[in-house]
Amino acid sequence: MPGPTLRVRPGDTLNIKLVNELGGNQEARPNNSPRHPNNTNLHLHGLHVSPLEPQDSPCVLVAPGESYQYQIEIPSDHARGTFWYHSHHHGAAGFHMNSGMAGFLIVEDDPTVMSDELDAISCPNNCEHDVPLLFGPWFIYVVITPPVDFQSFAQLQDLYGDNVRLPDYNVTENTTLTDWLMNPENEIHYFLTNGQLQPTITLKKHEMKRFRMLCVGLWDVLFLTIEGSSCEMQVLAWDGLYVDRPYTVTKVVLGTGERLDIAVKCSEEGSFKMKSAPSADDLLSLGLPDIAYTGILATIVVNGNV
Ligand SMILES: [Cu+2]
Repeated sequence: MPGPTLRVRPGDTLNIKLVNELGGNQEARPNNSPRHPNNTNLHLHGLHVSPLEPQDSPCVLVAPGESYQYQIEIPSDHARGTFWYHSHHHGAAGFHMNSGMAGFLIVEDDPTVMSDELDAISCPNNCEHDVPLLFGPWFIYVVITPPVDFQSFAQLQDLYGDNVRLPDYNVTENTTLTDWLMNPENEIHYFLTNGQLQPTITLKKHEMKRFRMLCVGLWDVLFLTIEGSSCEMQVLAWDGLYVDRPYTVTKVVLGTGERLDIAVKCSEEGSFKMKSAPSADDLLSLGLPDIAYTGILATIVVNGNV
């Protein structure tokens, strides 16, 4: 599940004590293979900070039972925008991220240099209109068949020698839990939004909100759109950097690790699905092992006037 949203300002020092309370690891496995799932560390994705200890060094190892005190200096001229953090221990990072171990790190805007329109939908003055949306896949539990070149959660457990399994009871008269998890119609490879399945976001008619979006995962690519034509999406920033001039999109691609800030405004009341809806043409642009997710991410309910 996603971690807390951290907010910093340029010139701040970020002091974080990472305490690893996970249990022991399985036996040593070769380098460059999935291994040491209970080791961890902390990486700030996209920030221009020092890679030397005790700052953003991916070589720091926090083993089970250990802790590490990070002290990260955010430069005084750092860009203000949407960044994120995740664990980055080699061999375990993918496993962690695809299980939701990530969170937002927002370098807060300076209202004195923002346009009134942007200030009205942004923290620190108008946080109620500033909506972080962390999209993350649920690790596919049971089995993944070739040609996809990676393992499911249960296959990784086998690799690690972890034999704890969900009990396989009947979920309906004729369906076991394993059958149910493996049935594509049940959409087990779904994305969660802020750790929730298809949450509801409410807006008033003509009200504008800022969606700060982040796609966390390994191979998953979102082709984001809001069903129906009533909701307008304007791109404000990519990967924590403001665009020169906001522009309107009807569908936008968000790959793993990417961040996108958009302003959303809907002109009709109703309930609209925010979806990832790749077309056949979109799929042509993907190479293996990227996976285009198809499905609902959130429901946008537009109710009443501003
Ligand atoms: Cu990263």
